Amino acid sequence: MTGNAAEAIDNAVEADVAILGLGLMGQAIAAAFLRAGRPTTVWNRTPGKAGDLITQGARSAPSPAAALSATTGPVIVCLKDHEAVRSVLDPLGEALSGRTVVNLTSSTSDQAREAAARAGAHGAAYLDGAIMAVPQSMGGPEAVLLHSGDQRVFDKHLPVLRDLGTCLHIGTDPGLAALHDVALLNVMWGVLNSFLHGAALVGTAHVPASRFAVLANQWILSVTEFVSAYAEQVDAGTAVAQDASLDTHAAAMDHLVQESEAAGIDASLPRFFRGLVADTVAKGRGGDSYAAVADRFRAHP
Ligand code: FVH
Repeated sequence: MTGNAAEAIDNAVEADVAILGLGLMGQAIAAAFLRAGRPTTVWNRTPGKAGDLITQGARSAPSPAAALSATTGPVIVCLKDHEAVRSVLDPLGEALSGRTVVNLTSSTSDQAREAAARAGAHGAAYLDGAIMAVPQSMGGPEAVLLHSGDQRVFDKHLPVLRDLGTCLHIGTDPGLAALHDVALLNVMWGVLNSFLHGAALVGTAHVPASRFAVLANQWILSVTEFVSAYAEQVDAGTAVAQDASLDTHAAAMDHLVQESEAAGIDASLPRFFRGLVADTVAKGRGGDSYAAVADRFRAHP
């Protein structure tokens, strides 16, 4: 970290914010800060997106540099992707010196580390962030933001950041928030795709998706207990079948594939699940718990 970046950490907590990017999420972020009574200066590449925010008390800046000049607090960045972040921050150069960049743009972990290094080269402190929320929930406690980077930077700006929701610091490696982001989205997509497949399946018996959803949500609660139990086994490097063996899972997956095919529903998702289990069973682990599939992911063929 450069001297200027360290200075940025030591300064007193600032009360205002600059927001670069007024897409759906950037606007929600700005609105949450304004609701919290925080002086907020906004900029967006395409003019005209600040109208409602100005009505709510935001100041609009004609350029990223002007947004930085008008503020002393953290620079919140919420743009489309890593390339957009580079194209906006790099030209700012020395204007970033002594400031803190809080980058809430989705990226890979390597891109987040690169963004941290580039900000550091300009003398800025850097905090990465992954927003595990939709724009509508920003500002409420249900909006969870995962932050990674220097703990002191997080601690210093937490009084500002908590205007946006529940902010958690998950580690000093700036790439950790992005890594958790994709891993958590993976969980979401797994659940959503399985639900939609299941809804299509029961839909062939004229069961509405909304009725199936009631049972699915109840079942998801039980699955959270499986997740916790198998996580302990994964961490311990064990896979003792205390509830059901992989052989039992494999037989049930056969039923799902057969039902899907018989109903004319795309069976590629359950076939993929069955393939993961079959590969693990083929390694002589049919008597193990579902946690054994973790090894299939770690050492894929
Ligand atoms: N929306 C959501 O629910 C998710 C929740 C989880 C986190 N994501 C991430 O947040 C980033 C922004 O998402 P967004 O929903 O605000 O996205 P858009 O509405 O499409 O707005 C994109 C903004 O980025 C600006 N932009 C794009 N390219 C450039 C560029 N080269 N230079 C400067 N600005 C750029 C764009 O500007 P404009 O098109 O209006 O001029 C918008 O302000 C994203 O990483 C999500 O993954 C949101």
